[in-house]
Amino acid sequence: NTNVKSKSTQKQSPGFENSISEPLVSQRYSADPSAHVFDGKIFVYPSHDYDAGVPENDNGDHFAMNDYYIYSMDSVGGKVTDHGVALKVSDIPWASKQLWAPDAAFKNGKYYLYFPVRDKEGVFRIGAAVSNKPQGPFQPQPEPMKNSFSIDPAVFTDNDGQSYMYFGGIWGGQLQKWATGEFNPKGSATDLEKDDQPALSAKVAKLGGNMLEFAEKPKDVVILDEAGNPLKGGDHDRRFFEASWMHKYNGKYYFSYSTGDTHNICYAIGDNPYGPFTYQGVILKPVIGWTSHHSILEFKNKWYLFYHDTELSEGKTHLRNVKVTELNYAPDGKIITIDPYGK
Ligand code: FUB
Repeated sequence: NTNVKSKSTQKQSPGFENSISEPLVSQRYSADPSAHVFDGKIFVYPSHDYDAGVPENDNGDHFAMNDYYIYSMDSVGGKVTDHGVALKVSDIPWASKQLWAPDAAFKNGKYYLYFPVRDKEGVFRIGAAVSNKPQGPFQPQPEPMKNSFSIDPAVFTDNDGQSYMYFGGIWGGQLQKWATGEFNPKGSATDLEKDDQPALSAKVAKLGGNMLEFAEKPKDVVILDEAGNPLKGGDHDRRFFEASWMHKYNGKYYFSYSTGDTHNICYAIGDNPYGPFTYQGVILKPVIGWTSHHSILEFKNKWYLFYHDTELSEGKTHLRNVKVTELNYAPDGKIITIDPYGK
C-alpha cells in the first residue's frame, strides 16, 4: 500500500511538503470523513466544502455546505469511485443551510445517513435519511430526529447489534446553548464560560430499532483526567469540542474527538459505550486549517485514520480535502500519535 504513506505528489504548497498522505479526492473539496466498510468496500461519507463567499467567523458561517457526495474504494490506496450527489439541502423539507459532518450506518438491509443542518429557525438539528444502497441517493425523513440538537452525529454499532449516536459540538455547533435542556438563542457563543467547572460533554443516546429515533434521553459522554476528575472547561488542550467518533479495540471503547481551538484529535478509553472515558492522548496533531475531524476504521486487519487538511486549497480553512493514513497501537492499547506532516 504505497500510496498511503507516500509523500504527496500534488503541488507542494508551503507547509505541506512532508504531508504523510495525499488528498483522496481532488475533483472537489471534501471534509469530515466518516468511513465504514459496507459490502466489502470502504465507503467514505464526507462533507462537501465549497466557496460560498461567506466571511470567516468563530461561528463557522463560512462552512456553508449544500450537499453530500459519497466515495468508495476497494482498498486503501486503490481507485476512488465518486458516486455523485447523495443528498441536498433542498431535498430536506425542514432544513435551511449548512450541511455539516455526516455519518452513515447499516441495519436490516437499509443504509442510513445522519446529518447536522440548521432548521428554518437557524437551530442545528440532526436528520436521518434512508437508502437501499450505501452510496444513496438518500431519502430524508420529513422531520429532524425528535429531540436531536447540535452537530456531528457518529453512529456506532456494538457487537450485540445495539446502535448508539454520539453527537454535539460547542461554539458554532451550539451545544452550549442547550445547557439547560432547552435551546437558549441568547446563550454563550462559545462554551459554558466556566473554566474551572467540568467542560461540556458530547452526548450519546441509544438508537431505536428503526434507526430513526433516540431510544432514550441523550446522556453526557464524560471524559475524566488521570485522577478521575472530569476535564474542565478551561482545559482547551484536552476537552471535547466536536467531531465525536467511537470505535472498539480489544474489548475497550475508544471515544475520539476534536479539541477545536487547540486543533488536536484526542481520545479517551472506557469500558462500555456510555463511559466514563479516561483521557489518553493525541491521535492526530494539528493539520493545516482550523478544523480537524476524523474517523477510525478497521479494514483487512489494519487500522486507518481518515482525516482532512487544506492541502488542495493551499490552506483555506473552509476548503478542505480528505486523507487517509494508517493508525497503529502500542502493545498496551495506546494509539501512536500521528503527525500529519511527518515531523
Ligand atoms: O464541516 C463543518 C464543521 O467543521 C464540522 O461539523 C465540524 O466537525 C468541523 O469539521
